[in-house]
Amino acid sequence: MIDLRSDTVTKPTDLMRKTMAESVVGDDVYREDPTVKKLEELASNIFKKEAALFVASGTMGNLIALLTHTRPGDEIILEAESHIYYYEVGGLGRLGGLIPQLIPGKDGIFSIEQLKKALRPDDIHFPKATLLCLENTHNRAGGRVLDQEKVKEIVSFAKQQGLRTHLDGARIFNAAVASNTDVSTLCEPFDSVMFCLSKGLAAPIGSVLVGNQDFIDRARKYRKMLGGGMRQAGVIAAAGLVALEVMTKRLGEDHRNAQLLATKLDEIDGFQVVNHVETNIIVLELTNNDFTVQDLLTGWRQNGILASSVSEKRIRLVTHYQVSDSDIEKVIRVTKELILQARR
Ligand code: TLP
Repeated sequence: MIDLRSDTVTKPTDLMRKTMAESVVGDDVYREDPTVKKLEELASNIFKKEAALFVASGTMGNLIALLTHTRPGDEIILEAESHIYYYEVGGLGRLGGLIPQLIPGKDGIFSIEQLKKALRPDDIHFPKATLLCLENTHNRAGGRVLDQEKVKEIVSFAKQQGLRTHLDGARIFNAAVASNTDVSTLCEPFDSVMFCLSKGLAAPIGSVLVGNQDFIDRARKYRKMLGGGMRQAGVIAAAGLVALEVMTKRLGEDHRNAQLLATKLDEIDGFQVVNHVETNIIVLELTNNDFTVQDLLTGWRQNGILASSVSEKRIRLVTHYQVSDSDIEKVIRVTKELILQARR
């Protein structure tokens, strides 16, 4: 199968499996797991933040950040298509008691003027806005890398207004590679950052939350509350070490494959790549009536290719380390054959 549904489908590498098998473990709730500690130390060094916390998933990491930074009844500011709002099961409302204020962005980010308008004055009628969240790369904007100048401007304004700031950096290493900038520089403005080990970096499980020591100490308690206090978690943290030390270095290949696939798909009559492909995500729109999105997905599936729809006319394809150049060629070949069949 050529699985382009997401980079979350990546399987652990041989080195990960070996490192996992050999990992030294302890009870991490007692803070006695040396491999988890090593991963957290490595993460805080790479991100140049005081401390780090290993968590089960990106969704859990974001939720813990929300709970740690806010109180129930607070307002949080999010880009309208952000993952935290769109795909995290409404945890911000159900579990955080938070009121989202959504600002529609362009290329994954809104402007400072939009933020200024959104932030309401201190008034007895309004909830208090206490947290601003951004997302880099921005998933629903098609893996866009945020404009760092805008990020700095927005975050600095939010801080002046007394808000705390969190980055959903699930794919921050993709952003770093595409913009040729260190993750620590991209994350410098934020109070906290969540990044994922289990997407393009191929670890089977796990994300990490980074921030200052006080934030992480409080976050650790919320992780326990949510049932995320894991015991011999070093077995999975070991894969995370390989993810950070080895897999971050090869993401450029995924970006090149995405470029190649996007260019070839865009050349096909009736197909239009609608995002600016900077990282590993392609958003393809079907612009004529040869077939519906469902027909194409079914045709691909029958030929061993998986992708997913993001709307009635659009499909998302994501490249990752288990997608090779020859896989890309196969996708193009099969697609052209399917079109010929549909037009017959
Ligand atoms: N994204 C998944 C799906 O949930 C849509 C995907 O296939 O892209 N932040 C961002 C920006 C994400 O893209 C994701 C996962 C998460 C957070 C959540 O991570 P997990 O899946 O580990 O909870």
